[in-house]
Amino acid sequence: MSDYTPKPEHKFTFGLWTVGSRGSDPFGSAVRPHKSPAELVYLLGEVGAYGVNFHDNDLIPIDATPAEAEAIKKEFRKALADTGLTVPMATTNLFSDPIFKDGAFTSNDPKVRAYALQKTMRAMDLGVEFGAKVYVFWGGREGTETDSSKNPVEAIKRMREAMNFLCEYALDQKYDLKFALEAKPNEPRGDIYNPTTGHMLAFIESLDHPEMVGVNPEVAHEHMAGINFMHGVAQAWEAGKLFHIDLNDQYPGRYDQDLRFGSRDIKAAFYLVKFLEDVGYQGSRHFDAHAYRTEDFEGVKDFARGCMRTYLILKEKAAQFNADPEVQALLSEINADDGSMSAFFGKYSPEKAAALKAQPFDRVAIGQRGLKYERLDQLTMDILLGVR
Ligand code: GLT
Ligand code: MN
Ligand code: MN
Repeated sequence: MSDYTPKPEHKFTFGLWTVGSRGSDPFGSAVRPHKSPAELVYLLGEVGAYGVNFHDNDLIPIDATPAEAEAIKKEFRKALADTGLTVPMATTNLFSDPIFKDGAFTSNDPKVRAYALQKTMRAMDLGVEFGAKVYVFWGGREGTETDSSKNPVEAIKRMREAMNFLCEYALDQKYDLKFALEAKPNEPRGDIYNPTTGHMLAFIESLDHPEMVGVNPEVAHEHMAGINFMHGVAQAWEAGKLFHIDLNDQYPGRYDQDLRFGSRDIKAAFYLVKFLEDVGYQGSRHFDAHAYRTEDFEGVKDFARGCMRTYLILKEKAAQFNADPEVQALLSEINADDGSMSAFFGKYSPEKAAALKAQPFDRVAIGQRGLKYERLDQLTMDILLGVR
């Protein structure tokens, strides 16, 4: 039995809004009392997290006076020093206040768009003050219920203009900050623009400073859309754009559940952890999830510990998979290459094209070969179920 104790090098982080979630939902009010940001930092310290992330208003309420803000920051700073927790990421709440009911950067109202920029610049200042190096943008209300209301092309243009403005602001302030855009297909809006990580990756390339901007994919959001999360993460990684990640779990076709990491689809979580560990992803493993509404704060700690423990168990399973001789033998067989086709790959040339057009293939024989993926998948299951 291995040691599944979280350590700083695992880079496990939680948002203030995750362990601080009071469990309210559209059908019921809060079931847990309010805890201050400093109290939540101590809770995270107790369970062994490495870092804490926040929205501007998780830390400083939107109507706080400057004196109140200073007092909160002082207490929060002390809690960070006492626990050794860091603040790797910060973000802006551009969705709770009624002013954002029709979006922030994509709102039809120029006053809302301008206020959203102002609020974000101030929130960036706050994040940087606490050492954040990644700045997340989740456009939860950047969408519509009725497409009679907004022009989607105009909305994308407005989003681009806002991102360009804020990149320049970060450069102007000499902030060491990268932006990570987080997609979600729907909820709280009927539909949200740039609904998947893939859409975000395409959008980023249209910005003035694409090198500053990457993605923050979230398990639940891609599963809501019914797509393979790990594939999206891999595409982001291959593009050099995996700046952050939101880990949780989700049943497809349901409301945004934000379940404890790995609690719904162990196999998908396994492939994800294996991917992150195999490629050497160095960023935060941020658990953007919350405890069941049935829990008190002891249950919240169980939830937080569970997220990290499952990650570490799956990390161990990934190492076992990589070291398993039978698995590796199958993988070598599947990926065998006798070099006979090498001359046809790589950069195009007219000679190559002509040679390839003349090459005979035994299509039927190649098509008849069994690939042994059933065997490989069952070995994976045996590893995951602990019988191997
Ligand atoms: C909100 C949302 C998350 C985002 C957070 C950052 S807030 O909880 O559901 O997916 O990552 O804005
Ligand atoms: Mn998220
Ligand atoms: Mn979510």
